[in-house]
Amino acid sequence: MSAQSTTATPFDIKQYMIEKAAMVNQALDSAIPAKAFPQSNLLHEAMHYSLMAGGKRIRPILCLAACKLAGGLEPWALPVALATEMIHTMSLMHDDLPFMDNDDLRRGKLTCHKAFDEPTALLAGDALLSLAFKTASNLSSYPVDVSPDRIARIVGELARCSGTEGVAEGQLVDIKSTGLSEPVPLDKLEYIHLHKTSALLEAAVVTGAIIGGGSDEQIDRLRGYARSIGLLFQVVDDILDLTKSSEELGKTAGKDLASDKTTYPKLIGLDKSREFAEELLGQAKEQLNGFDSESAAPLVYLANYIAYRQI
Ligand code: GRG
Repeated sequence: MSAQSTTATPFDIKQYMIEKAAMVNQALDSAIPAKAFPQSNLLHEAMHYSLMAGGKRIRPILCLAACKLAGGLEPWALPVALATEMIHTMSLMHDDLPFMDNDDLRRGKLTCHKAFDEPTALLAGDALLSLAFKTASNLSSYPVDVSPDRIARIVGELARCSGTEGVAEGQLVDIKSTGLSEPVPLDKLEYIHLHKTSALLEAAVVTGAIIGGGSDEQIDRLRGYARSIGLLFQVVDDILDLTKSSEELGKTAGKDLASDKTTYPKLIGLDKSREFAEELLGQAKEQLNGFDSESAAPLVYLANYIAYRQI
């Protein structure tokens, strides 16, 4: 795939992401009081450890960008942007636990249950989910331009994307589909990714747009954009898994083909997976037609970033 943009204005996505991630990191860092409960500070320490262990901050950045595109000011969406990263991080903490993906490393550091222990990681993840809802629903952290009605809507979106209609459902179906003798069919693979990965990206974009005061039509378009980039994220992940591990092994069949997880390259082949990724990128950008192209530039380039990333 060649990295092309649909806008004429040059836009430095790397610099943009560095700046926004720095703002998000600072706000996340102060969202967890270091010494709030001296008797049980362990919970805060573990939450803080995982939240600040790195990460690209794609979800909060998407949220801020969507808020601005929908007519708001970026800082309006900061509370809900932080909430999306908290939900994302807690899902990673739980995913890393021995009874799920059983990973020792995350974001280049020890996973939470390795740095602390399993009960601490489980409960710190739970507490981070609660903190996400507390942060997003705190009326006093939004300006008066953002009505309580919009805040109620974004809390609903966050709840929807986390539970049976989103991440938790996607994760369970994924777990139950792994290690079977037959590969997962394409429609089920898409179902898993739309729930496990797209749902939270969708919530990030849609909540940003709601806070920014977007119209129903704009919100629908941005929802479509987010669903496409969510699936794109996963298809590219599958391609990278295969090509990176092939490079490392110096042969064509890498980790992906050997693992018991169904991936796009496994089901439809590498070339068709690349074509599908290109198609999804096109669909995502199409949803942005009709918005002012300069204002839409961050979302266009974020889609490009997801499509052409190397990690
Ligand atoms: C949310 C209620 C609730 C439960 C969580 C454990 C679980 C249920 C879900 C796991 C979901 C999971 C691991 C999804 C993968 C998401 C994904 C694409 C991760 C990688 O995202 P990046 O690249 O990571 O944005 P960084 O580290 O940059 O943040």
